[in-house]
Amino acid sequence: MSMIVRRLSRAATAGLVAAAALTAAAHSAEAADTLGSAAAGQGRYFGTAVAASHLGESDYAATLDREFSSVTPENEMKWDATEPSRGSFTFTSADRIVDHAQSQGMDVRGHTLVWHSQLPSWVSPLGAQDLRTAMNAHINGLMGHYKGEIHSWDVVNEAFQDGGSGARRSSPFQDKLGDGFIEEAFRTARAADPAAKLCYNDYNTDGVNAKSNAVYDMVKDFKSRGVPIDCVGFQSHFNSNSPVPSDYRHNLQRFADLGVDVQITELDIEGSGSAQAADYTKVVEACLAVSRCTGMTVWGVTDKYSWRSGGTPLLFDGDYNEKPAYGAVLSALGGSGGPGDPGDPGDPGDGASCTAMYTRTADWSSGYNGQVTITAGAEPISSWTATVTLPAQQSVSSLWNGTPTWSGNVMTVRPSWNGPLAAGASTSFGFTAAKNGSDAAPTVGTCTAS
Ligand code: 9MR
Repeated sequence: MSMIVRRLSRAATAGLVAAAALTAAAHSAEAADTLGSAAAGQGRYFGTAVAASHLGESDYAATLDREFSSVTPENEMKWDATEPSRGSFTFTSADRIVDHAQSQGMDVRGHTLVWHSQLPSWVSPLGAQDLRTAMNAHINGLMGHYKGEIHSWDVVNEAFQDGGSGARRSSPFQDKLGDGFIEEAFRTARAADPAAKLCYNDYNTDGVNAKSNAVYDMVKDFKSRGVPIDCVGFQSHFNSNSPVPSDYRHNLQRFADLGVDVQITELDIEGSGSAQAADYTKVVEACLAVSRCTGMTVWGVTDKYSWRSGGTPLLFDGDYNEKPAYGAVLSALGGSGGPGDPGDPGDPGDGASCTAMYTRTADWSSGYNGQVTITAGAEPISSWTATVTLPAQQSVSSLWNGTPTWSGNVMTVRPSWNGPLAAGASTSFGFTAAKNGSDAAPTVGTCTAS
């Protein structure tokens, strides 16, 4: 099937599944806090790496669907998986993940376009000019297929060496094309999908060190010369040999100060119990302290499928039980059990709750008006937060009676003047959206009250 036909059919499918998601979301409007909804309350996404092969396991899918607002295919978008022979793209497994995510109203991170690892064997022997052509064709093939459907792409992954030198890592791209391959990849990526945030992603760059300094210098240079880069991903694979650095937050902030977003892209922390929970808290608090830290992704749903399963580094154990680290993350995100949260015993405002209901109040060929009605539960509330996830193509041109913040296509709306509500009373906010080819309804998530 040609690329263009496949692209059209991806967009059509996305519209259908987004409409289905609205029904599912209506039921969860009063659900208890989850990682995704708590993070949305902070204007962030909370994601996980996902393997297509596990989606058929009901506990895996249930935990994924309940807790997370963004997914990263763990291996399915890599070069060896998507272009195993030159010019012949296969998207079956990656499409499964993207379709699943969209059916649940989740965003998708793209991982990864240009990386020295998981390269099919035909790439390395190419001569310089041929390699350049192949690299650009690969970027165009992936980004074209998923155009408008990926909130952030890891355009280049792990291009710097470990250790003290701050040098570039040897790879077919580096060795044949020189430093300029990274810039070229970003320029090609911008043209391929102008709506996607373009990230550089790496590990052992989480604190200030020679490697992160080298990445910092590259980003600074890109910004000064207008090379298109929007974000830096910090993988954040931690264990006792590589603990959460004490200057983690400072490091995130210095990158943000260059004018890029920062994202925590592959978080896992080996350990267990309260020590692991405390480390997770440090990471979440660091992200929340940096306004341009737009979201966090853990590198898997459950310990049993982690690439470091022996180190039990994730938030759910092998039976999908919440670990202490889960509670710590939820609490740090301001979810149930956190200080000041409606669920926190003894807090004023205990029992505060609200529901959010969406209706389309006007409709025309290129756009529509949506209205979300917020209704307080059995107790008066002083404020509320509601999330609205728009189909990827759509954009909002104006919003009234509320204050929006954006993360990808997730709009988190707080009151402008209309926070306090008597028990059972309602208010509403409205918005105008451009359809841009998708007539699907947005998904309204959990309403949080205080
Ligand atoms: O988790 C991924 C694992 O399943 C693969 O076997 C491995 C192969 O290289 O890649 C793992 O994911 C890596 C990610 O793509 C880039 N950063 C490091 C991750 C952990 O190795």
